[in-house]
Amino acid sequence: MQAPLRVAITGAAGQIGYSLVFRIAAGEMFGPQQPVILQMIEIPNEKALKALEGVAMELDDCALPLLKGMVMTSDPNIGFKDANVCCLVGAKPRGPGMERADLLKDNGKIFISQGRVIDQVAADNCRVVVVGNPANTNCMIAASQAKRLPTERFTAMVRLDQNRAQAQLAKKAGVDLTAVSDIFIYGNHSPSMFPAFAHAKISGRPATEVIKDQAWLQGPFCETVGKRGAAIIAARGLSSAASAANALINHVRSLWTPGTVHSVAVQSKGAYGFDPHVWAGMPVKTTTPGSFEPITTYALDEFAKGKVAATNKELVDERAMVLPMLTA
Ligand code: NAX
Repeated sequence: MQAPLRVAITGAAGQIGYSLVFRIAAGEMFGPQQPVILQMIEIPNEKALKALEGVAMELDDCALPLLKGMVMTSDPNIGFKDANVCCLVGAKPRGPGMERADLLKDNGKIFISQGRVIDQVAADNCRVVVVGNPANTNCMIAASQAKRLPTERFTAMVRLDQNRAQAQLAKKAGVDLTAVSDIFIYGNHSPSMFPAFAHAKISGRPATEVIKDQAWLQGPFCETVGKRGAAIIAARGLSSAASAANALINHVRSLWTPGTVHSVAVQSKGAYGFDPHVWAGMPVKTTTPGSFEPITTYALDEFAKGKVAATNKELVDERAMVLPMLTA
């Protein structure tokens, strides 16, 4: 048996946390040979910590052989200590009447502080994945605090959007989900994101040859994927949780599987015309477990360029709103 990986999870008692921790402990994130220690972090609030205790009791009751230990804490210095992977799921939700700028700033404070602590106490090989919204900008904020860990170690999740796009293409083409490949997400995890259908394949053929309805691809397809989160809230009364946890498992599993090409929000460094300082979704290829190279060679047509410019603008605006906090 290999040495256990330490996986820190913020917001572990939340909706996504409750769909996530059992699957990690069952081996779905790192495979059936890899033991794990779960380091579950919640806010210092009696109700949240009590709920976390309940999650830990249920984890015990699953008798999962790969689960070699648990830490439950509201102290990030303890929760992130020696962590090999940090899943930053917890974030402040947008309250009624709250301005977007205030949401960005409130989350900015959380991610500045978590980025600093992770940089100080996590393992040398630590990888950080941000799910808490606004995920791309929160990731940029956390990475801005890192002095020891390289910024490439910080990624944000756009995999849920990739999965949503794959499912929509399969439905429209009337094929099995597994027939759809090479569908990648560019930009922000928000309705402005761009699912780049022109590069997608269905049964090995260009998706645009199989689905000839260009108006559907440019209109309802992009809109359905971009606004899927809101549609789920409208239907369920709660935001996506099981599918978000599933996407996080996919994100990390793909990042641990060399050769996999998948959508990840990474520091753009100027690829595809994104501002070099924002974290933008794009296709990456996993090189070694936990490491990747962005794929920057896909050609964008005029429609794609317009979509990328719009999502880039949103990311640049978000960054501008929090920039004073980063340099303070
Ligand atoms: P919940 O409100 O159910 O749970 C969040 C949990 O995080 C709570 O238990 C809360 O106490 C905890 N928390 C808040 N701040 C924390 C902090 N500073 N340290 C530790 N714990 C903290 O939300 P949930 O539905 O689980 O969603 C979590 C986040 O994921 C939200 O920001 C949400 O917007 C975001 N999402 C991101 C997605 C993505 O694809 N990137 C999709 C799903 C989801 O909407």
